[in-house]
Amino acid sequence: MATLASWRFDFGHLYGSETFTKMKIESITLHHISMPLVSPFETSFGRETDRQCVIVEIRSEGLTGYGECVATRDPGYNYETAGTAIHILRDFVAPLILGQDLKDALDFQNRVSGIRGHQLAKAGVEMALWDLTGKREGKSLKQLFGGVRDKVEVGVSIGIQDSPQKLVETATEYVHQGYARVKIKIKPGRDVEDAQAVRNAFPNLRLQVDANSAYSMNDADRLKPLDDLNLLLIEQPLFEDDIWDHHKFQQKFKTPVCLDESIVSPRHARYAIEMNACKIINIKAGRLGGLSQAVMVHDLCLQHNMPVWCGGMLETGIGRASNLALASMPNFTLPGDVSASDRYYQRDITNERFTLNKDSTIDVPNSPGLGVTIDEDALKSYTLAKAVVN
Ligand code: OSB
Ligand code: MG
Repeated sequence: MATLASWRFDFGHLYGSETFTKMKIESITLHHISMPLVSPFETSFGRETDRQCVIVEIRSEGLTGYGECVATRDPGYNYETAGTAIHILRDFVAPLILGQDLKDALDFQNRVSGIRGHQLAKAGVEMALWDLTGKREGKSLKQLFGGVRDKVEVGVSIGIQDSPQKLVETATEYVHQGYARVKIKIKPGRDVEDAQAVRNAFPNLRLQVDANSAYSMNDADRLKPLDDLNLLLIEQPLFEDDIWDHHKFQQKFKTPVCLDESIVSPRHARYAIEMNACKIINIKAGRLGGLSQAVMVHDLCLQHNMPVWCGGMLETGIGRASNLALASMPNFTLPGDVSASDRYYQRDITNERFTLNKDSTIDVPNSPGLGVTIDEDALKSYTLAKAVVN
């Protein structure tokens, strides 16, 4: 297990010993929101036209921190939903931290360790705590994490389209917009042919596929033609709890297997590394239960020469800012699923919008905390329900 540079999680260190104060948590507001997507997003587990999530707003000593819990309407990506997240946060997490003096992210993780699972819920709160810490200390998340890049390489994740021809058209639009890496979603019946169509249209494109756990080992032989398409990686072909079967799958393929859903904690990253279940890991702070856990997986993979990249969950500007800060860390050597704001939403809930640079990168925010401000009117207009716990 990686030992971590302790300063990363020691908020006290950031204040300096003279000014050390713990963060007193005064209130937690949960905004359950639904935002219309610019275009529907279809994966092997379903189709979304509006994206739901839970925005976590935490007040502490005159400052407000924001976090994004990426659980959505349906339990398709994993078992959590926006509804279960609100239940867990309001009824179990909030009572453990309200009115308390929190020391750092690991202090938070220790306090909520009796709550099993519910990583997406916990991660939303941890993000808000990092935002608060950064604002208080006048440091960006990139600085707090020891990020080394001012801009990060990104790609676009394209949902399943009506036909392979339509997929090629959609991919063409994104390539023309400047995305130098494309990921396509696959599912049984829409896999080899779709990937071949994009590969034929773009022989040199950095291309990868994501199955979101849609297959079992019985499908491996049928998927074998994917191995001839010069893909960067095949993401999460098998079930979430099939780390060992991913080892068997990887044995059959020369294309690197990348795990997403399977890696729900730093321990799972270690299992995957020890079992040779994959050659690449997709890091999502939400799935791992918090940014601190994401940094741990980053460090562990760095130690084992396993490249990582930053996954996405169709985030609002809040989660996007967090992803960019994370992806500025040294071992994020493959392009992330962090696209420009206009790929997702006409109007975001942050005043800041993220745009694609000509070199297929997006700039990492450098203002204190997440480095974004909230468009209160937009947030209000997207709100389905709001709960204040204090
Ligand atoms: O598996 O990476 C995934 C979106 C929702 C749920 C799961 C995934 C995704 C994406 C989108 O691929 C990535 C993005 O935010 O652009
Ligand atoms: Mg994925």
